[in-house]
Amino acid sequence: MHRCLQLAKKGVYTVAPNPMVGCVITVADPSMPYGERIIGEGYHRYFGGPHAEVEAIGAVPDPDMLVGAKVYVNLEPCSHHGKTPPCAHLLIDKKIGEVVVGMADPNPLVAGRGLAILREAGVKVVVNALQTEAQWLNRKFVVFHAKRRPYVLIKWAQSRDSYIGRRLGTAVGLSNPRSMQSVHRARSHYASIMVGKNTAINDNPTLNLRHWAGKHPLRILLDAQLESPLDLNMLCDGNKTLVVNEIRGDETTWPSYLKINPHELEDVLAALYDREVQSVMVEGGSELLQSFIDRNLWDEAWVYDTPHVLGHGVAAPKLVHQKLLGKYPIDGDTITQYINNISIES
Ligand code: AOF
Ligand code: ZN
Repeated sequence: MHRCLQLAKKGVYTVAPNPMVGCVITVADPSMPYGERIIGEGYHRYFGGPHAEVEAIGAVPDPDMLVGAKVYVNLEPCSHHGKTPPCAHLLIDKKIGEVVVGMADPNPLVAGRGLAILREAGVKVVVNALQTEAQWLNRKFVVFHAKRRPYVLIKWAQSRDSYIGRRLGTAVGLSNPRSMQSVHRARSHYASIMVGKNTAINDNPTLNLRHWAGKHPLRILLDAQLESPLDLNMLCDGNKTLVVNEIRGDETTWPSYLKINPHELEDVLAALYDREVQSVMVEGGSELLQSFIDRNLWDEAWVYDTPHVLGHGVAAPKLVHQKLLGKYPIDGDTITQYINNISIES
């Protein structure tokens, strides 16, 4: 299963909004350290492409070897006809003897049916092997289906005296170039980035991907009364932006306009769910970040502590219900990562 997770991760840039899935096929071999020998492995490589089980089966040189073989896969084999036929049926057709699964598929299209199909056909099924690791790997996919909203990362940089910036007008670059690069790496893993109107106007950010390879995330601007000037980078550089506002609805061109009260964050997230936006990174400002915290609508938080001292300015948000994930130095800055204790348990 560790090998499945390792393989699954190779799809990190290319499979979303599908989950990352790896698959390993073994046969009994008493001469091997664990009594099993790997005869094939594979992973879900890109969105719309073959599922991990199909790849692994395809990698086995002789189909006869599959009869009675054991399949490890970090997600329940699918039961639905999607872009590919159901994997559960494929495993039965190939006469697989046993399937070891990391976690059930939270996608309502599957949700236990894959396991049931296998068991009904007499295949031995073992569930929840490395379940915590499997769920962590696909946490965006899990939250998206289980909570019917995108996975939310809130992120900010703060001065030593806990300000995220000056009050008006001028953007302050707090984090160092290495920290910036780590932010861009994170952006490459997120479907969208959200900011409030004040941040858009004061900082005029581009919010695109420059210091890491990958796709530009969808930008989401919360601007109830459409006060942002149209020559802001976010609105005129040709990349995608969705402006959430109370005045105008038009999703035929970019920038697009979504008519929802942006203060109702639950409604905004529900609308993003409907548009299959699986994850959102909230980059500020402080008021917006605090609203996500106060409504307990966040899953992960990254705080960059920098050595700058501002003396005054906009106070950094205050986290509650956080559980420390890890703390890492980045060239003089420190990034502290948390998960939401309550969000994960509920
Ligand atoms: C598997 N193995 O490798 C993956 C699975 O549109 P489709 O046909 O690609 O189906 C996508 C759904 O299939 C996805 O939301 C999830 O429920 C499941 N993904 N299942 O058996 C895989 N990637
Ligand atoms: Zn499948």
